[in-house]
Amino acid sequence: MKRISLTQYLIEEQRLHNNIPAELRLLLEVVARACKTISHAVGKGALGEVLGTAQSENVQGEVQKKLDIISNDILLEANEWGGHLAAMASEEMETIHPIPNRYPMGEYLLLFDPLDGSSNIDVNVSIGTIFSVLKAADGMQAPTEADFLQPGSKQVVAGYAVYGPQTVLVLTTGNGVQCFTLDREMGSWVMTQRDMQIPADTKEFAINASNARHWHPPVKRYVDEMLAGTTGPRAKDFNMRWIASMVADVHRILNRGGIFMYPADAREPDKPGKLRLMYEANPMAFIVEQAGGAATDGQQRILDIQPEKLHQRVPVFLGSKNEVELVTSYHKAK
Ligand code: AHM
Ligand code: MG
Repeated sequence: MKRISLTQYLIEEQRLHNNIPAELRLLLEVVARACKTISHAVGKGALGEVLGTAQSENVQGEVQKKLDIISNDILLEANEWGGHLAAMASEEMETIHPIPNRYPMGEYLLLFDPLDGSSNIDVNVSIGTIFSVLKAADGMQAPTEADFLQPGSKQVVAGYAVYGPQTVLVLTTGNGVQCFTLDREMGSWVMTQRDMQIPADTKEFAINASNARHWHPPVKRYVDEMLAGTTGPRAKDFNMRWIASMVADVHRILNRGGIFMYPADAREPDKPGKLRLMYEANPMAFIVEQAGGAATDGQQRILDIQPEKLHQRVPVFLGSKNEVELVTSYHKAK
């Protein structure tokens, strides 16, 4: 079977389909290269002295792992000088990172969760990088946080890498979802799946069930009905998976369907869920919708949410369309 590289795919998107400008293509190549570098660091593990905790906390008060910081630095350094970006924002940085004056300024904004699934770093379980690209407003001079506060429907690209048994890169430019596998010997990304599609129905769900006692009634009802099996209202058995790396859970769903949930719960009314809108929910929602799935916060489409803060959190329900619609309808019926 003839396989094409990421570069060839992106050039075809630019030239044949007129779907991405050259600047965006080059930006994506840089992000993909940075993911390759992170994959290499992850693969070294203890031998590279990259495991364990750093002596710092991020803006959300979470203790940072060494790999959180290393991955953030790799993405910043790789993307600073290319001339395609105006600024970057990261889950690991308090505020935005404008492109330094010594480099030309481009028209795109890059957002990332440099190392998703941090709790899995030290135990050799799949982790990843999530990224999202927005276009800066025309004529923008000095980028500010406000320039980033665009709804997810404005994303021009979203993608993630999974550092697992294989390293894969999954991305959408708004024209379907493609998966590339890193050929470690050649150092190149090779397309291994074209136009990924999430089945509308599923018998698999993903949620951190240890929080069940805090769930709001619509989530509790939805999960209880699945757990009731063949004699319950859903009249079928469901299976559960929870990797605790969103990238890996979403990757499974893109491959064989399922629903992923990280709901708000009764503990912290001011903190709607754990996941961040700009770095996790929006890029994953864009990818999932492009693969025929759905993504809501329980009430509305995630991509329609107007962000108010860079580090805003949202409840997340995404994956197989019919399941996401069902749990969303339970929220609306409440
Ligand atoms: P992180 O970006 O700090 O790694 O946190 C996000 C991760 C997701 O990848 C995953 O779905 C979730 O946190 C797991 O949370 P929990 O530990 O509550 O199960
Ligand atoms: Mg994360």
